[in-house]
Amino acid sequence: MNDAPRFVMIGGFLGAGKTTTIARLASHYRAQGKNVAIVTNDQAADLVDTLLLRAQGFDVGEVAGSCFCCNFDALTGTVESLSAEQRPDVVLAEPVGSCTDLVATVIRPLEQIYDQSFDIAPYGVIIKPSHGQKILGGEGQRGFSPKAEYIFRKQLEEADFVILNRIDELAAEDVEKLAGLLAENYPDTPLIRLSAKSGQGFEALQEFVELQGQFGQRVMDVDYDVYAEGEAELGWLNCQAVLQAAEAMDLDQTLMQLLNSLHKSFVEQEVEVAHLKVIGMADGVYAVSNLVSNADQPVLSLPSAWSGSQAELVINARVATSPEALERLVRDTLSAVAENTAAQIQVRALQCFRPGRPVPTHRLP
Ligand SMILES: Nc1nc2c(ncn2[C@@H]2O[C@H](COP(=O)(O)OP(=O)(O)O)[C@@H](O)[C@H]2O)c(=O)[nH]1
Ligand SMILES: [Mg+2]
Repeated sequence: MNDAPRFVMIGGFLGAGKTTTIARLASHYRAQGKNVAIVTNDQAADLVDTLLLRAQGFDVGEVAGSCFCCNFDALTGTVESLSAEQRPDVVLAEPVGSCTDLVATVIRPLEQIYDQSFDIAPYGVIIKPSHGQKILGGEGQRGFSPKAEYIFRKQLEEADFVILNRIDELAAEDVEKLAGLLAENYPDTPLIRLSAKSGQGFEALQEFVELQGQFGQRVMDVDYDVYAEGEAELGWLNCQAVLQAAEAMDLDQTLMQLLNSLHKSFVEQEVEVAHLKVIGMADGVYAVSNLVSNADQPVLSLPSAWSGSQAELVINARVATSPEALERLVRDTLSAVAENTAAQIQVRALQCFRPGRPVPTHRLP
């Protein structure tokens, strides 16, 4: 690595495993004594990813309210603010999971316009096996519209390397089947097989991230109408709430009750979830649960083993339905869970919308 901070951006669709991978990379660099900064990104404030990464002691800046590509100056400003006290050796960046064209709108502008030079790492894009099977393997389109599929394919097309994640859940032959599909579709793109969760394959990822050379060169044609319509198919909800009970409640259990109820509502109303994540926070401890598709089950990704009478919740949901329907569904489910658990849930802030048309600050084809 040279003196300029290494800029490592890890892309991929909603729920692919970006935050989990970035946390693992950050721990790895921290263990090497390096100074690590992380930048998260979302269309609105109250990000579960930011809270989760901060809970692990990382220095996290957040670009909220717009994606990196459409608010390039907020990205560079956030990196500068993280550098104010101590210059990072590595900047890890997680773009919004429904964004693409990031080489032309983020990586190249960083290289060519931004005056503080970065040492740009190869751009890795993570793929979740079930998405790969559905889209590349043609296993039915359930939950994926043609426009969402367009975004998914574009994300892979611009990658310097692809990371096939969640191999802990796959048989070796299924990993190879998917690797074959990826090689067919993206013959010039190297593939890494990873479990961001268990760490299997992490060494290969780390070696890739450290490669030196010219990266972020795969600029592509993008139809911004299709891209915008694909993004706008999702309702986006970020919510902050306080959970209060007369008697001690088990935070992990309450979180899972909430996720299970939301999952049930999504299935009943036939609206496909792209990613639902909830963090519960109390007395400096954290519990996180995730749901990454209707076909999956909610998982408690970070147990807190905490019980008590008051906790804060942050909910992020990206669901293929209208913002109005999503807000109603979440509010109704929160009320039902409160009733069943004899707790009170008070919503403190709630934003629900469709992402607007992406209008990049810079686009350098
Ligand atoms: N089994 C398994 N689960 C994973 C793996 N990587 C991520 N996950 C889970 O997938 C969910 C979404 O991961 P996250 O990193 O938040 O995805 P992001 O939306 O791309 O940032 C979480 O519940 C993670 O714990 C993996 O390698 N194996
Ligand atoms: Mg994330």
